[in-house]
Amino acid sequence: MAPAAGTVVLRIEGLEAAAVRALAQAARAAGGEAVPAPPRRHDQFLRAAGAPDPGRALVIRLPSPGREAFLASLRRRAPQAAAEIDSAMTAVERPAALPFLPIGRRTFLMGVLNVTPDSFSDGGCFTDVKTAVRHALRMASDGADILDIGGESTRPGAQPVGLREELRRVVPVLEALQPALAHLPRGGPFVSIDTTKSEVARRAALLGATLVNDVSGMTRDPAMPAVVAEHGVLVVLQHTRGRPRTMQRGVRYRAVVPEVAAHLRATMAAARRAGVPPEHVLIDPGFGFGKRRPHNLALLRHLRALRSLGRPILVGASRKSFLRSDRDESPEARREAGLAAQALAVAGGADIIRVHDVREALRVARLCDAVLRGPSNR
Ligand code: HH2
Repeated sequence: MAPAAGTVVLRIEGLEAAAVRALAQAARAAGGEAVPAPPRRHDQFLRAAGAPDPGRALVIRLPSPGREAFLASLRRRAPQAAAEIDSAMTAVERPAALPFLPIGRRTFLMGVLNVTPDSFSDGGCFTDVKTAVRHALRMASDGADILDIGGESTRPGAQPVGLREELRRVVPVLEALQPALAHLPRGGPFVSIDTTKSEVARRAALLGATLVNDVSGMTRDPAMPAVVAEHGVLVVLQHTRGRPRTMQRGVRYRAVVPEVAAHLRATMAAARRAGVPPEHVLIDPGFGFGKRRPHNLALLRHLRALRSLGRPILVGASRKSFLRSDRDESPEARREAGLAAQALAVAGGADIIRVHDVREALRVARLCDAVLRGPSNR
């Protein structure tokens, strides 16, 4: 049944028995109720993927005016939990601020430019500098807000690339892009570097990159946070497990959505400790990174839960294999399903979508924004 207007509904998972009692008492004190969370449809996917019981979960329903009384009562019993729930509830409601992009006003597009021989969908297409720049300018005129330049494939099974080779691939493209983009209105799209190597990030920042897209969430190169902090660039912290070569082996989650959220929370805290300003951070659940199809579907279905982390959400689902149903394996099917996934992601709270097909994604984003974000987008 849909919640009554003016009702706040919270689902909280992975609780200890004492926390269940404290939350239930606080909910009752505020005129609401707390009941054990009913099983969800996607739980069957999680079980099929080998996930054990996700632990105690509660659904709390509060009358809107009871929110403050709930938090005040919880503060007395469990102050830390009260602070976390308060900031999560606030974060879900408000778009997180990000320098340079007015997050929340519309959906932003990140166009993919892989200068690699082996990327899963466009490997070898843009390895020559001229072709790469031409494609970048095409994506800019198609409506990309950000161009994401990558010199190492992260597809499952990809072989790692050494520093020297990655620099050889991306530096000439970054050098050529600077003057090419300068001619565009307002300097054209921002440039992002898709790398896990701090030296590549440093060189890219010196060549005008505004954003470092680190699929390891800055866990692979210990020098990465310092480079990001020193150059004042934005950083995408993506969830992954293991390295591309092995990340799809033996994948298991207890409950993928809370585990990904907890991991992102920990990488955000590590970034903050290393001196990266929290307002420079974006988060990404990492579709296809150490996840099977059911995990990707569960993350897409529950993307909104990640809004409680309070940072803009980037989603990269474009052309990925989890989009494929068993019945249709054609590349067109993946593209079409990818557009649907983008619409679902925007509806689930994504702020930026990472795409190969910018023109098509712009149409999807415009329609979603017109429906979801109100009159200024119509
Ligand atoms: N996916 C890929 C690469 N980088 N970065 C973020 N933040 N999110 C993603 O989902 C993501 C990413 C993989 O896609 P692609 O770049 O097309 O392939 P490859 O890694 O084979 O170059």
